[in-house]
Amino acid sequence: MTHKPLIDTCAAILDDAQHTVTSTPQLSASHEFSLDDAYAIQAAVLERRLARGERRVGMKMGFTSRAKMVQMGVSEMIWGRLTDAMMLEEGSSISLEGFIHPRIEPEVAFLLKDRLEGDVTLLQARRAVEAVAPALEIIDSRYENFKFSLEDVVADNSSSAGVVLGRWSSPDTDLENLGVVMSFDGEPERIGSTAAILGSPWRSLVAAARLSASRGEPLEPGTIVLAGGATAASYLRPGLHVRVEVEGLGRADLKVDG
Ligand code: OOG
Ligand code: MG
Repeated sequence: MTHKPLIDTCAAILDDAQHTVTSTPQLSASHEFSLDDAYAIQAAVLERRLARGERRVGMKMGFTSRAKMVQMGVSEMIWGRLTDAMMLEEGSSISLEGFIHPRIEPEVAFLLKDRLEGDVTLLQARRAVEAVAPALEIIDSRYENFKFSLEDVVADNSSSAGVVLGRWSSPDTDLENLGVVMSFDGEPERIGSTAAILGSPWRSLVAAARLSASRGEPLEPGTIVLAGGATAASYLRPGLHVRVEVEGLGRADLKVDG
């Protein structure tokens, strides 16, 4: 049974928090809801954004690396929905005004050319990919102090807030164990490997196909999928120049207004 009033109330709280750039207490402190409800709340938040003219462009995976699980104290894979309003121009300078307490993390992105639905093999996942790119993800929990339970973060669209994509490369590029460096003002801030993402980012895409289909939203051609942070995330601050470099894949840059 779904609890429509609960879903709508929670979606309104989270959507308003994002809008008004004001953090909110964890929903789980005052509302009882299941993981299923949490995904329904996430879908309802998305409906509100789509009603305002945003367009769905993709899906992001979360907690696919140990570093992320440990940092946030959540040990189950999650996913979220990406819209065009979250896409930031590579190399551009952004204002932090619309964010509550943004953090940034290094990622790998996939662009699908074919539909990917349900239980697929690694080979099927590879064949459905048009291109791969290095990426930066800005996460901005709508919860106070960036603290949440599994259900809380799922309801909050898995903290989705911004995405920067580097140049697309052929999916034949080896992705299994590439060095990943996220630097702040030219100094390494987080260092890792794509192997930290479930052993290989391809596994994250396989999981994305399964999880999205289980909610009746199979991955369609043209969809962008973020594989999940390869390292823990770091807080953004004014004036910062952030760069992600993924060995053999290239880089992506983002600047923050001073
Ligand atoms: C939740 C989002 C997790 C990732 O890449 O693991 C995530 C959070 O850390 O706030 O995006
Ligand atoms: Mg992420």
